[in-house]
Amino acid sequence: MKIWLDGKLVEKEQAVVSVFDHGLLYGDGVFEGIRAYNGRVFRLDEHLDRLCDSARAIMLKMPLDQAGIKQAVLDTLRANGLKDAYIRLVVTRGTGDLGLDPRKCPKATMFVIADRISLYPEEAYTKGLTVATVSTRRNLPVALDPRIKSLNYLNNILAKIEANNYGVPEAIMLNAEGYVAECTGDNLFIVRGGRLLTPPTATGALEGITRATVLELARGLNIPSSEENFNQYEIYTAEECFLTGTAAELIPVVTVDTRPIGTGKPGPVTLKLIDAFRELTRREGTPV
Ligand code: PXG
Repeated sequence: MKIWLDGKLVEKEQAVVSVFDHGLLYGDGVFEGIRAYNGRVFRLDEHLDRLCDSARAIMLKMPLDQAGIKQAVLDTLRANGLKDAYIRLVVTRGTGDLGLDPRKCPKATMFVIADRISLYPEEAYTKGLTVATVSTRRNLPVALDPRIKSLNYLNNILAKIEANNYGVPEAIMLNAEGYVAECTGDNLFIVRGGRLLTPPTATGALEGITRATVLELARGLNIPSSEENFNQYEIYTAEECFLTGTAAELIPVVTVDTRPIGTGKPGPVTLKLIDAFRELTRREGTPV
């Protein structure tokens, strides 16, 4: 396996970063999870826009311009001969000293890993997931905006530990006001009263690329949709629920906090959107 690291393609064993890298010492950096389908990278420009926005938000100077980063992603896929892949793109503040001060990090570290995707079992898509609301609240936007896809994922990891302990694969996280925010690595949608609803991102959720794609597909399919705050009550009384993310794509949720959602089976709107999403990932994307 070849890893792109600071401008060079190196073997996995040689792909190492310093113990003084502030990405490791402080979670000071940004990242993306991107996917390639059959030799095409899905929504690559959107992922790179988000990465650059996250970097701007934390005042991290990127080592390359957006065209250069795009080239690095494509070079990594070619070097590994991968047509279907999960791509992890990471930019850290770089190597500094033991203090917090980013001025001690003269140059950002960047690496790209392209690996095979580990997916939920097919059964999860046909039968749906069971998830639970956890006590860990999503980061407060006034402290660390969840729209920044930073390397500091401790908030989500604490929620994931709770999910593990409950024996469920994902956790629903609320924001500080108690509204539903998102899951640890996925955005959340419900269908209620025939309308597709997802929480707004400004109050505590990542601007998911899959989330945006689903809202776009819904418009094309004449499914009324809206980004609005809702509570657990709206989930419990919804007809359908599903999660979205690059790794999971769209995955139905049939049980939340031990309650069946709707009929307790993946619903028709979810299944229609899953089909439309799969068709789209086959059709578009930046060729490798
Ligand atoms: N919310 C959060 C907090 C995320 O980290 C998403 C939503 C979905 O966004 P996209 O753009 O992928 O539709 C993410 C996705 C994993 C994993 O292993 C997922 C993510 C990051 C790291 C790991 O599932 N991000």
